[in-house]
Amino acid sequence: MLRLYDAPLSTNAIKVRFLLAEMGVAWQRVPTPMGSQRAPGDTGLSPFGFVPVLDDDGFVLTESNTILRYLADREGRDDLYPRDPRGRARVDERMDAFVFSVRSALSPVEQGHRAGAVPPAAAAALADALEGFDRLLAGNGTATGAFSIADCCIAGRMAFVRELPVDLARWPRLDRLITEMTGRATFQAALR
Ligand SMILES: N[C@@H](CCC(=O)N[C@@H](CS)C(=O)NCC(=O)O)C(=O)O
Repeated sequence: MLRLYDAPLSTNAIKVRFLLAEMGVAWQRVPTPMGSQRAPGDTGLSPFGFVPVLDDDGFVLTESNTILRYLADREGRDDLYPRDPRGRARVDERMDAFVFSVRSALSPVEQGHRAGAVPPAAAAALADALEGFDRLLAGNGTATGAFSIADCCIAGRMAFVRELPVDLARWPRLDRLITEMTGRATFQAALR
């Protein structure tokens, strides 16, 4: 049985739960405290003290995007993570662009919002990142043109983006992707 060390509100864990729900794979949650709920020195299975962490019969894996890739391969789901080099590179391209351009710009906005005010420079950096990222996306509500692990990555990490002072209507492809992904029953199941 797959065991997932996670926390309900962890967006990086939501990505993984979304994919597990899409694939209909059985798994077991190991509730793992995040941040202030963690005891000092308690880093769990992740060397950084992060969730999610996957334990597949003793094979322990960290990093949510690595976990997405591993799970799709484990289940032989070439439709979600293609084997052919070009198809696979397209999925990786969108996941990497999300991590290196969007995710790094998103965190300061989330932190500012939690603290009561988003610094204008952080808002501008995120807008710049989203401007480019939107151009990379297929316009049909998915990242690459067909549902893939890239959509789990993007929609999962952005699960709560509509709670931020970010006008997603400016980036229609991303807006549509988030609307379509969060509307899936499997995504809603992954929020729990
Ligand atoms: N690069 C890691 C980042 C994981 C991460 O940042 N997880 C957050 C929750 S979404 C966390 O565990 N933060 C530590 C904490 O809040 O104690 C991944 O993609 O899995």
